[in-house]
Parts: sequence; structure tokens; C-alpha cells
Amino acid sequence: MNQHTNPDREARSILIANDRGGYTIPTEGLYPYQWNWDSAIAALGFAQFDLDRAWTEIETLFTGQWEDGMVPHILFHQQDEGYFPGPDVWGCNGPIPSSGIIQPPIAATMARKIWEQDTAFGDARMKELFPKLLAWHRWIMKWRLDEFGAVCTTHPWEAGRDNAPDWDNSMARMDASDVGEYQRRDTSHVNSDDRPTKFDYDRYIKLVQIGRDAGWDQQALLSLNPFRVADPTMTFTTLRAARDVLMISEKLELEAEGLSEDIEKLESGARSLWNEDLGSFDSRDAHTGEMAESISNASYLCWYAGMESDRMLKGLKSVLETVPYPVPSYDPDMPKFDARRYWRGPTWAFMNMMIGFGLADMEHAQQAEQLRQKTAELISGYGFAEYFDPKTGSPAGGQAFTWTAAVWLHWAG
Ligand code: 9YW
Repeated sequence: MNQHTNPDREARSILIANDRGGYTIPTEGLYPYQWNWDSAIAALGFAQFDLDRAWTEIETLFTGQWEDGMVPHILFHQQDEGYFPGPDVWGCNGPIPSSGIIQPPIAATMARKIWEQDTAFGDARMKELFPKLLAWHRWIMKWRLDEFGAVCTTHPWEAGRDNAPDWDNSMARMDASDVGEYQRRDTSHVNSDDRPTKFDYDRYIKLVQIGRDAGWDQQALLSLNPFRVADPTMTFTTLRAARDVLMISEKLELEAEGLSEDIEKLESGARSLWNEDLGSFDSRDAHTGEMAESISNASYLCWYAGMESDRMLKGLKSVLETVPYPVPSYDPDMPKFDARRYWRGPTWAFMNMMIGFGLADMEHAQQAEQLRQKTAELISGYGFAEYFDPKTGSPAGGQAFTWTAAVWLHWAG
């Protein structure tokens, strides 16, 4: 373990070093663009020392919003050869070159927190942003719901949990034999043992090709896209965002028609992801109806979405007692657990923070505090890594990572 003697200073310097002027890259080299949910977390970090910059982060994200309300998962503000697939592969036509999928919609929730902190300019900034948050929410309601009201991911990158075991069966059914030649760049920046496999990557690229060939026409993609999985990340974050958007609209007296009905629909969608045999919220393939049988860190976002569950709380308590550096992205007792491979085991500090927000909101202060302390130990002991081995704490993936720094400043530290 390498003690980080002044993590506050280090965290601030990471945010400042990753700032590209109005937006923050997740980390130099590996991720050289603006990522959607990373930015929302970065904004919380900035809010601890520069509220104006915090707003700007989210406002810049929304400069990439498409006319129909969609907010892309990556904005390619400036071409960078170090990343694949770049704007030419995605072939999108938004106001800023971008990817053609979204990421979990946490911007409204983080913007609400910044608004509550900013008593001077918060109302004015929020009034500007609000219609954009609402338009994105409506886009998700239109294009991403399954028949039960759960929110689907249409690409493993869309849920932000690239190689989670949640997608294994759905990915295995896909044919990517004609994906063609391409050059990965991620494995030239970090250890390939910590990254998704070639089998997965072929399918990630194939899904991009399908979207591009369909001109990112969502109506067409409903039948063309072989990958459509209702999952806890998309569902819980959308539900939470809807609650926050509604609350903001009430406080600022802004139009938000249909929000209460949307929340009800999303609540039943969230309940439909409950897997009784597994004793956890789970993912479900929207094409086949098959459950994934996965207990992930996203399953523990139920409180973040305002959903109580005794079974989840029991599970979390046991994780907090038995896993040295919780919360693992996949249940360590399951055969597919892989302590270092990305979303198949490692602990992600920003997911802990969101789980912690939920726990605190729903009066589980003790568990929220326990998780905060363990996350603080992890970061102060092992640094600002992209993610960590949940058993040993050892850092993995990219270093000097924006969202880990932001988590330290806003919550853990
Ligand atoms: C990708 C930037 C992103 C995160 C995702 C994470 C990874 C790779 O890195 O995605 O190419 O989109 O899985 O959650 O936003 O940090």
C-alpha cells in the first residue's frame, strides 16, 4: 500500500489536470474525450471548490444533446488518435461529433445536488438546464423502456458496465463473425488482463456498425438491434433522475407534464427486475425474457432510486462485513467473479458513492457511513485508480482518474 499523504490536494490536481476547458476527460491516454456519466460525477468534484466550473461541466455535456433529446455517451470535442472507436466509426450527426448511444442518466441527480449547494446562481443555471434534462428523460421514456417499464441498455457501453456478466448470454447469442478488422487502443494503454476480451470487443464494435448502418434511427433499431437488456443501472438511474427532475420542477415552478406517471411506470419496471431465486435485482434480456442471474454493484442502486429492499440490505451488510474493499461489481461467491477484470469483480468508487447516496437518503446511515469509510481507506491507501481489486485493494485500469478524484472531494474524503 502506498499512503497518499495529501489526497485532497491530489484529487484537486487530478481534476484540474484532466480539465480540457469546459469539460473533463476521465483520464489521459485511455479516455481522451468527454464521457457522459463521468462528467456528471466530475461536476460534483468541482462543486467542492468551484461551483461555476461544476455547472459548466454539465452545460458542456448538454451542448452535445441531439435535437430529439438524446445525450451521447461520448462527445468527441477534439479528434484523438489514441482512442477507438472514434467519431468516424460511430458516424453520428449531432451538434458535436459523438457516439450514438447514451449512458446512465445521472446528470439530473448530480445537477440537483449542485443546485442545492449553489444558493447564489443555482436557480438561474438550473432554469437554463432544466428543459434539456427533461428532454433527455422523455427521450429515454420513448426509446428505452421494455414492456414492464424497466429501462434497457442497447449496448454494453450504454449501461456503463462494459463487460458485466449481466450481458454474457445476450452477447453469446450475437453473431459478430463479419465485424472485420479493427485496431483496439485500450490495451495499448493498460494491462489487457484487466480489460474486456476480444470476444466482447468484437460484439461492441458490431453493435456500433449496426447502429451506424441504421443511421441511429431508434425506431429501426428496435427490431435491428440484437442486444437489448433491461438492467438495474439504466432503470435505477432513470427513476432517480425522474424523481429529481420532478422535484426541481415543483420548486422552480417549471413544466414537467407526465413526470408522476413516468415515475410510477419506472417503479413497476424496477420491481420487475427483482429475481426472487437470486434474492437480488437483476438484468433481463428484453428479447428473450431471460434473467441474467447477476448480483452486481448496480443491483445495490435500489436505494438510490428510492426502492427499499430488506433482502438487498441483508446482502449489502454481508458484503460490507466479508469483502475487504466493497462493493464488488460482481458477487465474489459466483463462479464468474474475476477480481481484476473491469466490471466482473472490481470495486468502482463512484458506484459506491451513488450506493451511499441512496443508503443515506433511505435512512441507512450506518451502512452509508461504513461504505464511505471503506471507500476513503481504499482511495487514500491505493490512489485515484479507475477501479480496484475488492480483495486486496490493488489499483487497476487508468490512473489519476477523474471520477475517483471527484468521489474523494465530494463524498469519501
Ligand atoms: C468506453 C470512461 C468510461 C466509463 C464507463 C467504463 C469505460 C469504456 O470507461 O467505458 O469506451 O465507453 O466502463 O463506465 O464511463 O471512464
